[in-house]
Amino acid sequence: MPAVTSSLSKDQQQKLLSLLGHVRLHLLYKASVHGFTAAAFHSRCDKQGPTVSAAYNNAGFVFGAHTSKDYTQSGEAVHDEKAFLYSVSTKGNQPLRVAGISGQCAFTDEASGPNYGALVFLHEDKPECQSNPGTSFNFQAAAFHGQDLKLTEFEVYRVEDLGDLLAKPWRTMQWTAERKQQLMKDIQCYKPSIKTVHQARVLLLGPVGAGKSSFFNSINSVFRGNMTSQAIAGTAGKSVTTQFRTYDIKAGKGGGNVPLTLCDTMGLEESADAGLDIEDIFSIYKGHIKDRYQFSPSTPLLADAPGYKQRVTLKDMIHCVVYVIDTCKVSLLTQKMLDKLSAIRKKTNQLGIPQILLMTKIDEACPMVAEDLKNVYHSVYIQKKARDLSESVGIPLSCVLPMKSYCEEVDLDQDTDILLLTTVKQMLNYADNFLENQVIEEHEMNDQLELYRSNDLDRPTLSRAKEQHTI
Ligand SMILES: Nc1nc2c(ncn2[C@@H]2O[C@H](COP(=O)(O)OP(=O)(O)OP(=O)(O)O)[C@@H](O)[C@H]2O)c(=O)[nH]1
Ligand SMILES: [Mg+2]
Repeated sequence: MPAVTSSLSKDQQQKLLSLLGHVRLHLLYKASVHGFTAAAFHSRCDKQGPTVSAAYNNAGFVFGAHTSKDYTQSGEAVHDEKAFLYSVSTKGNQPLRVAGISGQCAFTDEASGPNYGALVFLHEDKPECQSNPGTSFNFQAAAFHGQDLKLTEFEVYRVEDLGDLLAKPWRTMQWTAERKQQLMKDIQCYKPSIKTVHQARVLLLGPVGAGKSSFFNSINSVFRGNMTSQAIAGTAGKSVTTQFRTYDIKAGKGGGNVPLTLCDTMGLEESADAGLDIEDIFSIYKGHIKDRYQFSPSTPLLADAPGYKQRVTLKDMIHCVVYVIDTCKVSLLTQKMLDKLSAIRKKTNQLGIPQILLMTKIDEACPMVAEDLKNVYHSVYIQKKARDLSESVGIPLSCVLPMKSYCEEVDLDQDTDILLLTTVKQMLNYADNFLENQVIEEHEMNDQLELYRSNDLDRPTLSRAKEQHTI
């Protein structure tokens, strides 16, 4: 199903936001997609906390109601001092805001559509609005909705409080040109702790459209010094990336390789037989899947298939796994998707591969971050989303990294570069931890071999040790 998007123009959205304060709107329900019915409205909007509705008519008005209370179908009259009706017309410059009549309820919380007395939506499941100014709210009908009560669209948004900006950031960052240069130098000078491995191999995993391919493009752009789009990125119902791709990154045109290979995958989907298959992920971890392998949901690559790389060494394995999650969709992660991530995490932990979680699209998630990326660790909203993600995915907060990729820009931006490079530095640190562990394991294995040779270890125990030593 194509993504459900808001019908509010930028101007209409700004005017509506000016009435609501420091908030972000999250589209819950769109009648033209989900149905002009009370049942469709309730299935998506009940128990969502503060909401605002937006009705559209041919006369060019957008109007609706804001409430700070839940819809629950309790049948009761709900009082809400914060509730108001509003109207934004294409003709008028200032939006209209109408507070409730003192002592009267804001809305009746019934199983039918939202009923604010003066405005009743979805009555008898029709794309119409009933207008009764004077009941709970009062307004001039002509100025409010142009007397046009046929609705071309009806939407409901959850109103998410963005909170204030923290005076002290919850993570310190240096936003200077020197810091960017230092990060680039550190990354380019990185040497894995095992001689046979020349590059850290980092795997990007995450739901469809989370920003995996854009992340690679952005890192590539930073090192190239200009915007690149080697990996195809975009939005579609299904994953845009369908092949396993391993990308090397060059420092400048024709420059040397940055010691990092980013592996891009098909998006994860919640059902078992769609999107990237979990078995394929585990084959990637061990290095059995080759570049450009065409993923086939529900039919993982088998060990005897022609494309399966049999002989693998530590350099083919994944040294760090990066979960890529869209910050705007944190609260929409379904239990099925969380279960899938949990199954992946279990196996990843077993193999001892370090994991990082990238929170993408922080510019879309928080307007204050869109305004100035330096607000990232001052934003209460981003901090809350990071905590929520850390808890629901089970990754320590220290491994949750908010970031923004390049998508519309034509020029590089220093702050974006610094945030991107910081995530890469963390990935290299973690990859190194993994490689160091392999060295320790190798030593342990050699000790076992010594014992065997000196007759202090029997053959079955040695075989078990070899099995555990997966490389
Ligand atoms: N505003 C904003 N948009 C982004 C960001 N990262 C990615 N996007 C947009 O999100 C959409 C999906 O990005 P992709 O990089 O294709 O996502 P993906 O995870 O590779 O998706 P699949 O390959 O389909 O699984 C694209 O339209 C990007 O431009 C970001 O940080 N900010
Ligand atoms: Mg992709």
